[in-house]
Amino acid sequence: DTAYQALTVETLPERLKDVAALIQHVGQDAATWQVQEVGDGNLNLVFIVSGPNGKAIVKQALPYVRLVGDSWPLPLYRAFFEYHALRRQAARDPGAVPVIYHFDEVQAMIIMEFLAPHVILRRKLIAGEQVAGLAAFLGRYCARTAFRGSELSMQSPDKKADVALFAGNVEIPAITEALVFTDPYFDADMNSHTEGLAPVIAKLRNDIGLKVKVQQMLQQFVSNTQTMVHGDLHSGSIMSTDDDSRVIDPEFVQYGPMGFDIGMLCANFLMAYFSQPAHRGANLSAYQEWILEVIADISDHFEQEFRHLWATERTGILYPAALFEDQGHDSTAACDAVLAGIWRDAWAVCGIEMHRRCLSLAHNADFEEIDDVALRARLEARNLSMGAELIHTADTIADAQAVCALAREFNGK
Ligand code: SR1
Ligand code: MG
Repeated sequence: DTAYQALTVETLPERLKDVAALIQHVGQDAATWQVQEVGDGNLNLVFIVSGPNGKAIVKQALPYVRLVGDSWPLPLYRAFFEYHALRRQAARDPGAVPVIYHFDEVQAMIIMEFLAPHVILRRKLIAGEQVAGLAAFLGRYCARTAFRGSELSMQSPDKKADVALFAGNVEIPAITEALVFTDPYFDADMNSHTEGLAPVIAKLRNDIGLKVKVQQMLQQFVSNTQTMVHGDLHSGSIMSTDDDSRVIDPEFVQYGPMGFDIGMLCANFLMAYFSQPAHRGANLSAYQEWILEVIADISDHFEQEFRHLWATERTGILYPAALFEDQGHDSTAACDAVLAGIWRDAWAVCGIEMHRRCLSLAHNADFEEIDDVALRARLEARNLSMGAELIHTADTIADAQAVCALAREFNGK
């Protein structure tokens, strides 16, 4: 193939029959392959290809936003950035992302490991299932990728080259700039919200202090290149079994603030928490408490791992041992300050993500699958109000336990 063409279930075997990765992982004879399209995200085609040797995932970008249609074109080059993000994530946190078998830039196609019996974490949270080791995995992943993608670990020329490379991913971060940081706070065209939320929304949109803070966070997001962020780390970008998890789908990659991924991640656990009364029966409060425990444990594991990397891998240009330990000076206070800055950003991003999933385009299934509109509005209102509180108080929140306490408080309103 020389020109890009979207794959279909019918054309895939013939078009990809000579790809060595599929021959190896699926089977020699493409006529024996079974193909299913399973993409349930907002942007791409995702195929499971099965055969005598096993299964593989073929992910292909579409030249438009799948959720909206071809009225919203989107560059295919995002697959290039996703591929390079996956390679860096695999190096920075080995085993955290699926194994990549093959990349085709022209076809905007990545062929990768089929994860089984993993399912999208959001589905497990809606179903009330627990995942052992989840917080440790996610806390470590966020710390390792944040630390190892920054000048705490990298040399300046390497970091600059990488920032320049990923700066080419223009249109995708622009989606976040609009849908996450801007649209929720005015009557944007693609917005929608649950009936009954108008008073809560009016309160948010009339809160000038809130809008200023969100714009400050947008400025951080577009201009602070602290580390390579996943850029879309929600519970739909994580696949889990009962005791194993992986991070997928980093096409929203960019260099951005270190607190961005962990803030967005915690927001998605909080939205799982607030939506639970519509999904659970008898074990509601036990399951909600488990979700809060995951948030608190993610934070603990993040801090633990970050401090460990600080002590053992500070090989970049920032806070070099030559200025501290080599002169007998403890750098713990410096590490404390870096972590405090990360959390300040994270809690503000967390509140913003809680807003956008109820107010702009691309709502999440946690709330969208609640058929009782009045109940959905009540639960979303708790979530929106807590989001505002987080944005306002991000600078003074003591720790993740305080965020969990706040969640319990808003859950009772
Ligand atoms: C138009 S894309 C909408 C959303 O889907 C992605 O997963 C991102 O979260 C984006 O904001
Ligand atoms: Mg995605």
